[in-house]
Amino acid sequence: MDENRLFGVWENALLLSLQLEQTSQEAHQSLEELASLVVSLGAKVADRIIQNRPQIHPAYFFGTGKLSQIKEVLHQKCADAVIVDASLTPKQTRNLEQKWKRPVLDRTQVILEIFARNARTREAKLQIELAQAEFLMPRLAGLWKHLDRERGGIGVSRGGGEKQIENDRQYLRRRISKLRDEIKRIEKERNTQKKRRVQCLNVSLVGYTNAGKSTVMNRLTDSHVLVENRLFATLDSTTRLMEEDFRPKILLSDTVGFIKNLPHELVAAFRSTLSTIRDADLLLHVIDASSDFEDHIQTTHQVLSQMDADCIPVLKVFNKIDQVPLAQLQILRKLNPDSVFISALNEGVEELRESIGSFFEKRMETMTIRLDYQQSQNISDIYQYSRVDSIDYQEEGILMTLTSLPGNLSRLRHHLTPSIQEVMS
Ligand SMILES: Nc1nc2c(ncn2[C@@H]2O[C@H](COP(=O)(O)OP(=O)(O)OP(=O)(O)O)[C@@H](O)[C@H]2O)c(=O)[nH]1
Ligand SMILES: [Mg+2]
Repeated sequence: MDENRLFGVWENALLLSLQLEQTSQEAHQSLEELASLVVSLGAKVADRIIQNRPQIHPAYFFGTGKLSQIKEVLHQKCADAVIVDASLTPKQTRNLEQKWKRPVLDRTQVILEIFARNARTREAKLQIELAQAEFLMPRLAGLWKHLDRERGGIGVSRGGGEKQIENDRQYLRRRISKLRDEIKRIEKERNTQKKRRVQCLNVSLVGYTNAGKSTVMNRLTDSHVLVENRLFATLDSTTRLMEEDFRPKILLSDTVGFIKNLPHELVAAFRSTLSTIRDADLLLHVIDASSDFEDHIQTTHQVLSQMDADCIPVLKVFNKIDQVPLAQLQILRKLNPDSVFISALNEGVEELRESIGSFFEKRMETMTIRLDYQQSQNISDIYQYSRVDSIDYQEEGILMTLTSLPGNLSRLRHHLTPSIQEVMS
């Protein structure tokens, strides 16, 4: 499974953080999450160090006085890599690696590694490779030295010095453009499926990684998508029929979770996977109620706004309530009267299903149309786009009363003009 590992193999990492404007609690929480990321990669955490300093050192990120102390800890704890809970410049990474004689990775690299490991489908693999290539581009000068070429990585060529870097750069440029083309091709296929989905009501699960989105997906659609207690188990989008009897049909999609400081290369590369979110009529924001979720909620809002999906209606779903003390749960319910509280493993799933149904019921509108008999082959389309409340075969045409979301009704009008006539009721 290591063929996708780009930054060399390490097993015991020292985690470092620079506490700048954050509170000590924020720095600790973030480092805790970095530790979960490292564990998700199958590595161990040797130790954690937080330096409190008013500003970043431009060349070494940390204060220079701290560097030798860190080196000592590296020896004592037999750590074979250093992971910094921040984004480092290529120059800072290079300088720190020279000082400590260990690979130095930042948070972005760790997330890229996890994505590379967990990618299963061809599309996810291409997207992660694109994100890696874009991340590598400005860092070639420092990276080619310790890239594990035997393992292939993304296939950087052999050689030495400046010429080597220029070769690699050219290779990456070509590779990036090829990857973009291939992803576009897959995106086109996806668009064909999307056309079919447009007639349905689309609900998409969003939220922080490990909140329980895939578990909710499985419960609501009786499917078997991968559920695991680790970060970024899901990297692909899966869409399943949720409500067979509801008209229009309701589809539910599960997709990649979010995390604080999600690398922008990833958001860009996963544009097509994330499009299921952008196209949704309703987002189910799954929140792990047993975690420090305020930060997670904020991150989810940020990513949604980054994706221009912040205008889609959201239903908050507090999950894992089996892990929340009763008193705390009561407060949470009071503070969030419009949210749904569930334990995807045990309880509340039916209530969630009803909330989704009533969300759509409330927003649906009704229109009455008259359809020419010559166009009666369109009736099956009408049944796809809407719920048919009544149908009356009259002399002048077929009189139908339809209920659906306003967007669906206008798509239907557009689709059937001029063969339908709207009748004022
Ligand atoms: N106790 C408890 N655990 C839950 C509940 N729902 C999900 N889990 C567990 O939480 C872990 C993560 O669940 P997933 O459904 O994979 O979470 P996800 O949001 O899809 O995660 P990613 O795809 O990695 O972003 C798994 O171990 C689930 O069994 C719940 O209601 N209660
Ligand atoms: Mg998942």
